[in-house]
Amino acid sequence: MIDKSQEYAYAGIPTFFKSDYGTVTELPGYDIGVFGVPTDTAASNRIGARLGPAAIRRASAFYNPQTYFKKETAIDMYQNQKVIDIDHPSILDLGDVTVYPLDLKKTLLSIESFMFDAGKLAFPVILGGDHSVTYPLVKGLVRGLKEKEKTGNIGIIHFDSHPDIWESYVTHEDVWHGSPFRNLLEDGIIKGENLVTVGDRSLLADYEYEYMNRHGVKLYSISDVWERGMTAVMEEAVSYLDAHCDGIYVSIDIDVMDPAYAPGTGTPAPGGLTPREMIQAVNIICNSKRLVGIDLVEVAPDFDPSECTANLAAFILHRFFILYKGFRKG
Ligand SMILES: [Mn+2]
Repeated sequence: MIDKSQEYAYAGIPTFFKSDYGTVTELPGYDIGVFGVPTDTAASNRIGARLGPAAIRRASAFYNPQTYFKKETAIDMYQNQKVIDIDHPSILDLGDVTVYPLDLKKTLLSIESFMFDAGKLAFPVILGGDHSVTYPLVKGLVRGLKEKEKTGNIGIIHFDSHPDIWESYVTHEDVWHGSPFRNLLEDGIIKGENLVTVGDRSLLADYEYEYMNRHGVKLYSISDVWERGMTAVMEEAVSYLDAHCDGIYVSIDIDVMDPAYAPGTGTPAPGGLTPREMIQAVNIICNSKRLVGIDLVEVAPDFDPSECTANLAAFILHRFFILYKGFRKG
């Protein structure tokens, strides 16, 4: 066996954070199960997110806990020298879900069934893929949690430059990457009041805005973040979901970031979050004890030769891994 502590980030086989690689049946005993969903056929503009999982895995190698930081305590310079206990969760990389580029419905079923199995056995972390994947992911997760724990009242914190509650776009109908949260609401899988959307800066038609209001969706636009600050916004959102939901799922569309920091995405929108604001958001979310899953979608590496988008994606997930204390089961 290769000693991974002797292996540089650029060497070896790029599993997620250089973790073990295995099948769903091997998940029990691990804290986190990671899998990719390499699909982008539901994107409305530039494709390329099918290459996201591979790019994030490659970038995540640098944060391999066996080389990046081995000690148990650290000064987290992002949080004013607060000392944290480094307690890296154990991760199993499950590879990528089977997708069918010419058959979206079949792809959705494949994703849902994979999540149904994996989400019951360990904390699921998913690398997208375009944002349509969040619909079958949450559907499969909620179905699995209901079977396992008889409860599936899940709230979602959704980071995005777009609300993704659109009905249709040009010839895209029903299920595409601009509709996953509408799909989840329409199917009754989540309640509108338990959906928090952060970072929106697109133009919303009146009827779409009305749709969100009618369902009670909590919308924090980019101007809300600018006026109130990310920490205040997140404290309000997380304390609401903590009080009203059994679990909190986090869905991060990398296009919530300003394109200066994350140009590798299909539909970049100027005026987005800075890494500092995302770090603040993750800090607050990790105070919750109710996280049940995280997806990070829409990384399209071919638009970013600097690889800073994939690196930022890996960095954000690494922040969750070192700050959130709820991964470990025992
Ligand atoms: Mn999105």
